[in-house]
Amino acid sequence: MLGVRKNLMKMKIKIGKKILAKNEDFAAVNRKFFKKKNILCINMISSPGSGKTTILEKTIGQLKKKINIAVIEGDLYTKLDAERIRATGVQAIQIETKGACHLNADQITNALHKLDTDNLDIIVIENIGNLVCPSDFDLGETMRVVVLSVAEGDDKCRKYPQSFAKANILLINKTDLLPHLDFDIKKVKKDALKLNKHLKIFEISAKTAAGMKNWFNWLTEPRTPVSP
Ligand SMILES: Nc1nc2c(ncn2[C@@H]2O[C@H](COP(=O)(O)OP(=O)(O)OP(=O)(O)O)[C@@H](O)[C@H]2O)c(=O)[nH]1
Ligand SMILES: [Mg+2]
Ligand SMILES: [Zn+2]
Repeated sequence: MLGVRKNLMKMKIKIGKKILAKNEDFAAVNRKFFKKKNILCINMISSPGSGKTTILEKTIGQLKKKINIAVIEGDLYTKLDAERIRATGVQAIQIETKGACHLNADQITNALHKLDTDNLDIIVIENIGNLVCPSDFDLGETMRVVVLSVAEGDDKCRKYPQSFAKANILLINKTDLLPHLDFDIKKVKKDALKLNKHLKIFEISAKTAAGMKNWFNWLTEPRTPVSP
């Protein structure tokens, strides 16, 4: 019995490694494409409902006259988020995973074929609402942004460390709700920086626009193009 279990485990690990290796190949293709086109690609990760689409709606509303943004939306079901983004006047492609809990790099390669990428400055990929496995799947992005809303509790960095350890930016959203919650923002920042000392943290409210300027400034700051 123990032998069968061991063999099954070995098979599982082998399949897992194969899936990740295939993902790496497509991620490399995407990364090369973004470099060639000089597009900043952001992979946005969070649990469901932290405010990713709202942040994007507000960001596009503020910046679309200055820079060209497009969005690739990932959801298990529905095209709702892509419709919300299109209503702001920019391109959006919806990927419906029909139950899969993260986006793969090959889905992004396909979505890129459907976008008009000429003159684009930024592509944001809104990943599936899930703080667990999206962090294991490189999509070829330039930067990774993790969003944590204050309504989710101040223990999330410690419970889901990978998403925070692998991110470049942490957006702490819904700060307008802080007066109603026991959310120790200092503790969260300390925990997050312990996992990742290079993490840049912005406290924002997509609802009231508090702190959003810092995020906009970071998004639009000049970056040296990386040679392909
Ligand atoms: N109070 C408050 N509510 C917010 C804020 N940002 C977003 N919300 C609300 O939070 C809810 C979820 O927002 P979405 O933008 O749909 O969240 P999401 O992360 O895109 O959700 P999924 O795509 O389903 O994972 C909505 O009711 C928003 O209006 C904020 O800063 N403050
Ligand atoms: Mg959304
Ligand atoms: Zn998954």
